[in-house]
Amino acid sequence: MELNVSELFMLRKIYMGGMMCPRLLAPGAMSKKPATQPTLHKVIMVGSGGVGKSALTLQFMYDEFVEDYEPTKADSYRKKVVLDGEEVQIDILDTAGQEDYAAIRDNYFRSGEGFLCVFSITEPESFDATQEFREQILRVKNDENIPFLLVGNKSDLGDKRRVPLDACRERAAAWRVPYVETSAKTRENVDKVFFDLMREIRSRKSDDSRATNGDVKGKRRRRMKCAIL
Ligand SMILES: Nc1nc2c(ncn2[C@@H]2O[C@H](COP(=O)(O)OP(=O)(O)OP(=O)(O)O)[C@@H](O)[C@H]2O)c(=O)[nH]1
Ligand SMILES: [Mg+2]
Repeated sequence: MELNVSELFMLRKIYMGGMMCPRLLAPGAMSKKPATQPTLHKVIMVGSGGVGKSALTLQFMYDEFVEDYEPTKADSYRKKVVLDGEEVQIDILDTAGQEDYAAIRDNYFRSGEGFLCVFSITEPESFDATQEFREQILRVKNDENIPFLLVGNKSDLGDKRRVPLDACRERAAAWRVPYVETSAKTRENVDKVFFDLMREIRSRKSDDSRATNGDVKGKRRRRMKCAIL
């Protein structure tokens, strides 16, 4: 697989711990580092092209809805937020849904601590594709309890709905993950999905650190078994 210069640059940023391109930094993010940095939670947006991953991200970051569709390669964002009274930083990697970029997804997924797996309720193909995204994430992270939300976007287009609510709920129940419907246009549940995912990531980190200290012996983490074919 060959990567072009901008893909290599993006991968380098991820491996360096999510250093941001100044264009994408939230205001104030370039200021001097405080003595102790707030906890960083790394979220990855995944899903087919055109489902609204960028629109959700931009609505969360800047409170604006982008009408135009400009396919993403990969963009990263960072913002300080208050999560249940604690200041934390969220790092969002908005990935490409378009198939042209499928080959580099593994590298992006590796850096994620939690995933928002987005489809459009108006497009059954994008719902089908969530199955593949889920499998790829589980394969790369090797952890079937990785923090993960299934997100049905474009809820404002209810009259064009083509993915039945029951099917969405059933899939989420089978995966044992939450299902939430959002609208990047009206902002419905936009904060909710990012904050709920951060709560899952935070809870995972605290379980992991207790496990490291011997309190919980990997109770919640269920590693996937490696099948020898
Ligand atoms: N009505 C409505 N339109 C939306 C919503 N979310 C996104 N869109 C529109 O859908 C189109 C695609 O949105 P994007 O956010 O660019 O899609 P994406 O998932 O980032 O696509 P890729 O970058 O190619 O993976 C744009 O024209 C958006 O304005 C939504 O909640 N409601
Ligand atoms: Mg995009």
